[in-house]
Amino acid sequence: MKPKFKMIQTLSIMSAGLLFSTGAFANELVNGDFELNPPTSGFGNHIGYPITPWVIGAGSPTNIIRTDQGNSSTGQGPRKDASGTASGTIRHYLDITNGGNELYQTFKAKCTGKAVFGGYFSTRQNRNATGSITLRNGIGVTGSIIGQSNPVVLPGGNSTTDPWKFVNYSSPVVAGNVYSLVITMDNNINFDEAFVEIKGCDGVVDPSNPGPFDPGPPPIKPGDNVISTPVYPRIKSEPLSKSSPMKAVPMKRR
Ligand SMILES: [Ca+2]
Repeated sequence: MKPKFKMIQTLSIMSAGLLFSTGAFANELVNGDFELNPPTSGFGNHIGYPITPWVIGAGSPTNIIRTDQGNSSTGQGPRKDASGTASGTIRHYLDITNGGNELYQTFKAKCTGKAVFGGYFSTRQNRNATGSITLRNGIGVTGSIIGQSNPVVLPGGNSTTDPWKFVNYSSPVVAGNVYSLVITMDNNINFDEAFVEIKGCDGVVDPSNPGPFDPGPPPIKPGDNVISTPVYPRIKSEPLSKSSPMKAVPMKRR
């Protein structure tokens, strides 16, 4: 068992190194970038557009901004989303229409560790903008705060061209508990590229996502159609037949 364990350990280190070097990680959120089922035509405002599986609060409606990363006008906010993808690419971000609101998305911690969470914010209409990003217990916007609430305050500038502001924070999480990442947005702020990454789960295998390691073939059960290696019969020694030409020849006397 020891060599096998060592091999898995080596693969884990290689895999972690690859993830680290590519910047890829397991985002606990779905549609954090607002690129899942986005609007398919027109640039700028798409008021009331759904942001599933995000849940939007009782405030003003969503507004999904459709961009082509710098070429077409998008109204009062940035002409690019926060992804940094090339000019001409179709991308999207979230605004709230004529007012403020809050939204959340829920996840379950697969181990006890630290949830690192964040995203990108930007301004509209060249005005100061305020939002926040907070991890809360349970499902919804009213659970107790884990760690602290994190306000995001952006000075007014040139909303069309100012860079997106990246923020990230961390809070402790406990295996199996459910949490909500809650975003609040005023009328002058945009949001994009949300993420939650749980750190400290090294060596914890999520059964729904066992990772790149080949667990090998399943155990053989009765009734399985198994192709086995042929076994050759042992060769038995046969007694000499009675018609054997070998006969005792008496010795001649001299
Ligand atoms: Ca986006």
